[in-house]
Amino acid sequence: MANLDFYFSPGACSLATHIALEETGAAFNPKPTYTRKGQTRTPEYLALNPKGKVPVLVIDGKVLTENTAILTWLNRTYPNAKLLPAGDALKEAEALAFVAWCASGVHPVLGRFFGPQNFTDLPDSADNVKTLATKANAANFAIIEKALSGGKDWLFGDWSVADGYIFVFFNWATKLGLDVSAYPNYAKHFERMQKRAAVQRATAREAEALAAMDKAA
Ligand SMILES: N[C@@H](CCC(=O)N[C@@H](CS)C(=O)NCC(=O)O)C(=O)O
Repeated sequence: MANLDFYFSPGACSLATHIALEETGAAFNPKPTYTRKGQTRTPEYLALNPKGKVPVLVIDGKVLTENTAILTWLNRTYPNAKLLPAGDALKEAEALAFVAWCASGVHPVLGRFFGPQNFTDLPDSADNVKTLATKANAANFAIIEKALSGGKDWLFGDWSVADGYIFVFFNWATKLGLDVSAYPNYAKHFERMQKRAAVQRATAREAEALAAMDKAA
């Protein structure tokens, strides 16, 4: 059994990995690291991950970053958890393509809402960044909505880490107050996800970590 240290920030994209870890049933050491408190930018953290980001999974002392890579490692290491479609290389690759798009396509667009100042330094232009991000996000959410059409419970037949990843984005969209009324399949998927035991364990741990950090502030 590998020793696993898991660095996450409550509510951040690391929740996709957090859910997957819970789905494996593997024991791990949670290391809450709050991005908004600059805890991913300390010299100690940057020594661990020079990108200054969560998630990080330290596996027997070896550092692995990036949701896509960590999810792939978890799938290989805990095959019984069936984190990606098994027994069909193409189906597995399709699910991985979806995961890669979550990281490279969906996440960066939503990231513009959290830090519009990183995308423009023109005066009074933050709202323009958000307006453009709203449009780009709607196009991404429409793709997810279509992928969930036809009465599907999950994106790729059985539950996969792609489902865990899109859960993070719907959560962000509702917290940001974005209009999600055009995505009924996605909304139902979000409700379905909330009923999964692994999701409940991960979100409860993140809520506890957030409360502890707020208390310490
Ligand atoms: N491509 C990375 C993105 C990681 C990322 O952007 N994480 C954000 C949280 S959602 C972060 O740690 N931000 C802290 C910062 O930039 O200071 C992945 O998928 O793991």
